Amino acid sequence: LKQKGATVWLTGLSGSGKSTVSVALEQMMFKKGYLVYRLDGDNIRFGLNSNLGFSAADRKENIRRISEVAKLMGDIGVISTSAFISPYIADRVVAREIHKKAGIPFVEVHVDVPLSVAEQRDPKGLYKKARKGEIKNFTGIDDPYEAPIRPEVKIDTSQLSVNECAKAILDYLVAEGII
Ligand code: GGZ
Repeated sequence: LKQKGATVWLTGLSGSGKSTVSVALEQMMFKKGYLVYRLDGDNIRFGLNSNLGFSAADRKENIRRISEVAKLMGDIGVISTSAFISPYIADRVVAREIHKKAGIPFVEVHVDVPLSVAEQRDPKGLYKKARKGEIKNFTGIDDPYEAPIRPEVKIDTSQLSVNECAKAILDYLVAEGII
């Protein structure tokens, strides 16, 4: 492989656009010839982490396992994107530490949209259910989201297009010599 491993870690509310932006970023990098792998709820929460729910302890374990997987991918030179709410600062610190120890660049991206925007999008109707109390511990409604204090990149999918957001991440990776 003519590339070094790295992890792009997208954090943000449900409906903030994490997965959508990571798909666009994956396509951009793929076109440039990079080997990229996308981690998101669809391939992690239904497989490796199918025994985990949304308690604080389960979210922590979710993030820890994902971090270890991303690290392994980084070890073999793959660039991974990881799109999980990852609402707790402490859990993201663990993710960063796992990468630091392994010498793999870790780029934290805050996909920062107002809760009102995410709630209005509500692609799966989950916010509506959470407001009605049909889902408990829903991030942003009755469960916390701890925003990053100094993320490497911050994007707002309600201000810029998906491609512009993905490009901002790509530009950062290039500027920092990560790719
Ligand atoms: C938050 C929940 C919850 C609760 C189910 N809170 O929009 P989605 O559907 O596709 O994204 C959300 C996803 C969050 O999983 P993560 O693995 O990213 O979460 S974490 O990083 O906090 O472990 C949402 C759905 O799962 N979902 N219940 N209570 N999101």
